[in-house]
Amino acid sequence: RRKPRVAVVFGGRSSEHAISVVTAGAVLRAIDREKYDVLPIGITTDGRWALTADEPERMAIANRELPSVERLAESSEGSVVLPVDPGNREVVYSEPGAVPKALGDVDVVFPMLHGPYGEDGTLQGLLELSGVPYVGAGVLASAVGMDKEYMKRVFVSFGLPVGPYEVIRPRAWEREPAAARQRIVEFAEEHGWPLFVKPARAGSSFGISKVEGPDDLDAAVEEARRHDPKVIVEALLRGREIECGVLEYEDGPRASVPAEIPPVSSHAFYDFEAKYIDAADGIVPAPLTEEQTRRVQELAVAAFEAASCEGLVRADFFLLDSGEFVINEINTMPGFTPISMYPRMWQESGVSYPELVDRLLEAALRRATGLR
Ligand code: G1L
Repeated sequence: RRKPRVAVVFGGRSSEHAISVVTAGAVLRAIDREKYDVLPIGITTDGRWALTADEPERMAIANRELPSVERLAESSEGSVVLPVDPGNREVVYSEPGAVPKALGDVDVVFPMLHGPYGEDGTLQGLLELSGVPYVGAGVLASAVGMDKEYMKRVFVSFGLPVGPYEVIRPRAWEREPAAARQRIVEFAEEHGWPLFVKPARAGSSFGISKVEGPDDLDAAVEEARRHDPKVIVEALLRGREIECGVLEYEDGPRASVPAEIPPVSSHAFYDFEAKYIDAADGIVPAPLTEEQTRRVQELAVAAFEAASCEGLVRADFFLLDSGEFVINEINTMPGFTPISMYPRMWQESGVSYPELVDRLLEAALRRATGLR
């Protein structure tokens, strides 16, 4: 084959299906067709894989309608059966949830699936088993990035500054709820109310509550447990929200100029819509001193290394009133439309969107498959 074949895998059984389609459309547009052959692989909301038409212009929001893999594939022309035979133009889907053998015939995968089975390391494990290189975090970094408890434990073990937190494990809440409640109340007495109660493993901001006092704790824990039986409780950190992008170059990871997310009043916190679709009124570059910029960039690269990330990561921080940075979380699959924060931070650093996509593909192709 002349050119490496890139499979862009998008859509999926997630509430963020449409965001994934829109983002994949932007990536498809940005991939250099002189350099790569492209295979757009859509997953329907009910889990069927289909080779869809290579028509990025149909993957945008048009007359207030969200795009979907179903609608893309419906148009017949260009949507074909899997296992992939690029010559076959017949519209057939795989069985729901089935793994297409077609993945064996691509040189690199650009995974663009949100949430469970997309960014938690399971799809990455499937790709490892298939022996296909892929863009972005491997199995371990993906799983670490998905679990707020282990993310903090990894950061702490690498000497990165993290905020105070407590974990409510499933058995603790089910067998000794009074003791768990007491432990959280004591935590609040030390660190102050409000607390944030969150599902420990979740791709988005669903199930998160701000808790102002002990009376609201149970409802918040129950709400978080609807998304994940493991719950994490965090203290409110007063300060500015600063983000930084990390991108893997030939000689190692480099940090972008940082951005600042202004405090929001309407949405309680920076919700997933703001994160993935909007330019999110982020300020790029963040108004920081040179020393602060250097420090947050150093921490962002250290977070990339601590979690053994690959390709890219977005690291999110609080800049406390004391002047210290605290790492809040990393995102191995950040919002990735051209107006999302991660691409904007790199744009401001002199790396265009197509160059970003190319660097990610190059980084993936440099890596041999197998143990990471
Ligand atoms: F592959 C990358 F580069 F690692 C990558 C993949 C997916 C970066 C960012 C994303 N983001 C998305 O797919 C999404 C924000 C549309 C959903 Cl997680």
